[in-house]
Amino acid sequence: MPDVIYSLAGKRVYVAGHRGMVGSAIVRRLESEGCEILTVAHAEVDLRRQDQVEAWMAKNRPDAVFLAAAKVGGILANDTYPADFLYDNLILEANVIHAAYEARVEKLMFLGSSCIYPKLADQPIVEDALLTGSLEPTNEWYAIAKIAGLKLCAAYRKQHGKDFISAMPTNLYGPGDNFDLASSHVMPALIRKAHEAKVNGDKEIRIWGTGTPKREFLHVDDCADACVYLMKTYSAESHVNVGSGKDISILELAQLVAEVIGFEGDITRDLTKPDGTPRKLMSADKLRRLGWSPKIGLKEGIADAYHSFLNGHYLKRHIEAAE
Ligand code: GFB
Repeated sequence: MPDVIYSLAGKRVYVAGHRGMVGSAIVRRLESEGCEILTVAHAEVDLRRQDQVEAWMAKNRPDAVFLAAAKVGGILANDTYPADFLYDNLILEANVIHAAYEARVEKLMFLGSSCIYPKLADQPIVEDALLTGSLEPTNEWYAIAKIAGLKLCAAYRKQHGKDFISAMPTNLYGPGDNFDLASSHVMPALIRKAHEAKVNGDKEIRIWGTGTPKREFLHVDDCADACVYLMKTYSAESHVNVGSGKDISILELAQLVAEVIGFEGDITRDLTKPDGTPRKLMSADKLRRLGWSPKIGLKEGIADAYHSFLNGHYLKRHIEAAE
């Protein structure tokens, strides 16, 4: 491990979005860092309200912030609610980042998404591909907000010397995911579909689109580990991809999920649903060079996500903000 340049031990660390899949994983991961973890309920602070965010930040004075709050959703939710995905994300990022600056927060990490890259970027996608081409239309609204967030961090670094950094996770899955079929991402949808088909004795499950798009997946506990690692060891304007470095077609993923869950029927396709971008495998080289690599394999990760699904984690999270 490279030198720790920012130790979290003894620090007051605010996790924005602690009830969401990513924020809750960061909270779990921080428990071994010897820091004081700060969270705030959505009922107390709506991150879309600047006065509430600034008052809370001024009163609680965190030393460090993980900005994991976001309005998130799968391909259909992104495509159906463009105003919500653009407005909610822009406003909460701006509020938290500016309030952190005003409250003299020492270090902040902003979490983005692999959809910030051009739809047809060369694969695997290196960090420098940002803003070199047009975005994927189904999620350009969310992508624009996430690009604004990472640029805000860069701007506060440039103008005010703030140590605000950005990480861009790939498609994440794991405990605390949203299993609502209309708004979820593909992994929790497939887990739920395969489970319910098995239990009901159905002969098929139906996936959206052609099944040919390829996606990269990372277990959320690996993502949280990488975020904490970068918080402690990384300080620069440029963002860092956080992924597994491997991708898989949606049809192959459906087959793997079916195998893990024990569903033996057919997999059919709903061609009325969008495919989205054909492929978005991020380059993992920069993070590897920085000394971090994932620990949870895809099959093992799916089994863990299924386990958490069975334990009742049917969380419907339209906003990963604190509640
Ligand atoms: O995970 P997903 O919703 O989002 O869909 P994106 C990935 C692929 O899986 C698409 C297919 O090709 C879907 O058509 N798919 C197959 C399904 N069956 C299903 C299903 O039952 N449910 C869902 N949801 N998909 C999101 C962005 O894009 O990725 C977000 O919209 C964010 O903004 C996120 O960036 C990480 O990978 O296409």
